[in-house]
Amino acid sequence: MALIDIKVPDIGDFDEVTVIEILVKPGDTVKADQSLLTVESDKASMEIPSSHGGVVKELRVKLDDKVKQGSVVLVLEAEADVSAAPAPSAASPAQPPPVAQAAAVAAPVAVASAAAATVPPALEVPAHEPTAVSGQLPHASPSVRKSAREIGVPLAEVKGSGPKGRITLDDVQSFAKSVMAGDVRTQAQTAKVPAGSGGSGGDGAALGLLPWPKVDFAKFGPIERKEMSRIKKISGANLLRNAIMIPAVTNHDDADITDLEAFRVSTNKENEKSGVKVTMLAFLIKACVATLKKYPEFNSSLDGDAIVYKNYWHIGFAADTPNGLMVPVIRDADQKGVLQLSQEMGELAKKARDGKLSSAEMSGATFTISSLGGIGGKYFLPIINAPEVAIMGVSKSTMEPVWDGKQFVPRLMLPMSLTWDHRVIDGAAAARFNAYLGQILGDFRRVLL
Ligand code: CAO
Repeated sequence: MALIDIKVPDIGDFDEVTVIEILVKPGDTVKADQSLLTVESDKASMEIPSSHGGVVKELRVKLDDKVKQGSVVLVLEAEADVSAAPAPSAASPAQPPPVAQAAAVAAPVAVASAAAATVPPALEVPAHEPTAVSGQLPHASPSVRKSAREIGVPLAEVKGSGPKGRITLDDVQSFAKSVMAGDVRTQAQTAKVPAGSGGSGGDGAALGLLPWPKVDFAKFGPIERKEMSRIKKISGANLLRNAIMIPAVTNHDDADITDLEAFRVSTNKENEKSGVKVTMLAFLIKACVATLKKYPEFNSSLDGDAIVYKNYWHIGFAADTPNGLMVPVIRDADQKGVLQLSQEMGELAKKARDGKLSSAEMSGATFTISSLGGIGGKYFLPIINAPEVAIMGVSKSTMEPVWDGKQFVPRLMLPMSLTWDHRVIDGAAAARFNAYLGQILGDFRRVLL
């Protein structure tokens, strides 16, 4: 293994350039053509590639050092026969590294002096570009540009923290984290995600996703194209955001509602003349409020690094309408009896179906219940209605054989699916929530405790 000096190659008509970024450290294994440093003149920045593969033994430069053609930047323990690849010199400029070729795609603007430089023009980008505000390329080294491109970060929107506002790798990574956390929206997201984009997947490019498939469906058979309703567009965009941005987990459980169902049927018989019909959903709202009071984190919202606990219990319920999904909200559900809850639910569901819900009647929920019990199915994964942190989905109850310790007995079982935000709630709390809710539904007197 030979120790070789890696030198600054011919850098065109620049006498001296400043080291602005060191991309490797002693002990790193580098490949031939891999970028080692970024240097900057007063006109351009460029990357210095390695002429050989090997292990970095010693760095001979530090940030802000001035270097020129022939300066030794590091000592490399070459991995192969060094005679095969000549050390860089003014006479044998380094090959364009892969980084430079990729950078050329996104940063085709090379300074005029590039033509005179022996380092390939593709390496060069303007050194002191104005930021995105003026519509020109932002100031970043080719390796930072490459990383930004790979992650899908729009450099023009990143604020540089380096000297003279240069965008560093840290800036790119912090920007990507902020977008993923929902603290920042890229201009592309702002332009494309709202309303109508839900069905086509929004701007997946910002998340590094493949573009949505474009298919000419008419090629395969007759089609009919219909514009989505306004409600579907709005709810689609919200659902997409909530599905992507919330680390959601769903816990399934069953509640024994045999006795409660018998009580519900007899209550409806008693109240036949009043015109108010009680469904399982009204009992569920009451039972959920009692459970939310016992486990207040399920009745909270995230606000930055803080959790906001709400001392009111407004319960949203998903309503299926001809125009799409709507979520009317029953206010102060803790202060209402099951009959009143049923009556309000009926009125709100009718308004939803008639398209007459006001925005006030759809806002302020602290927890949502989505019931498919009147339709069918067993368990589903409801999507949290942000900024709430949990949602309860219930399916159709069925008579099942349940072991009572001695024998199987027929019991009416309600499938429950609780989706919760793992940033606020832990799995153990979710399992306790479902267990407690099941106990209340199993013996409704517990609501009084
Ligand atoms: N198990 C078995 N039967 C159930 C049940 C359950 N969990 N829940 C309701 N039922 C029964 C009711 O008792 C009623 O039966 P009867 O007419 O014989 O008494 C029947 O199903 C219809 O109930 P309903 O749906 O009219 O009333 P509800 O209070 O259960 O629900 C509402 C009201 C507005 C929530 C409902 O009409 C609705 O829109 N559900 C769909 C919600 C939805 O789309 N969720 C998915 C969201 S994600 O896309």
